[in-house]
Amino acid sequence: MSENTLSVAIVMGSESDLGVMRKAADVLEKLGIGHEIRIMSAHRTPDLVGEWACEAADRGIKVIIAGAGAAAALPGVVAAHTSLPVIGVPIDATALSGVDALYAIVQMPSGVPVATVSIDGATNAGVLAAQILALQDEEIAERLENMTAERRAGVIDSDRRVHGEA
Ligand code: RP5
Repeated sequence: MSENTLSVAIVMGSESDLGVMRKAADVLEKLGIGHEIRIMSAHRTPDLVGEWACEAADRGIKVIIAGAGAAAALPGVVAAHTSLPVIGVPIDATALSGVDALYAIVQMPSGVPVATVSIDGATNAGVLAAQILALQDEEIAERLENMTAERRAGVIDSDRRVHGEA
């Protein structure tokens, strides 16, 4: 797949979510996966969310990552308007530390799934999106394998340094 091919959309409820959600974009950039970043709110711009989600598949998007905090309706509303896989990222944005968003996103009704990652877990959302694409894209699969090998080497390196210091 060409790096410019748009295949993942990252959407979030507010610009205040961007600091967390950028971590998903970082993973996709590292893997050379084309993506767009959008801000739209299930509560403040519900019409735009519905319209955008309905058209996403026709625009070539294959996976949607949706992040929101508080009464986090966005991932579920997006999932209600598309049959693309939706990965939800609960964001720590209130006095409830993201547990409010986690419950809102993970507790979807039967038949309308949102694959929910951990609170502020946007990195894993990016990796999961890449894993879905890798099922049909050998280049992405290979880049993911390289990333796994790098992670492994990082742990071994840490162990060598810390163990060596003892
Ligand atoms: C949610 O409310 C957003 O996803 C954000 O996490 C939270 C707070 O939004 P702002 O008041 O910072 O715009 O809709």
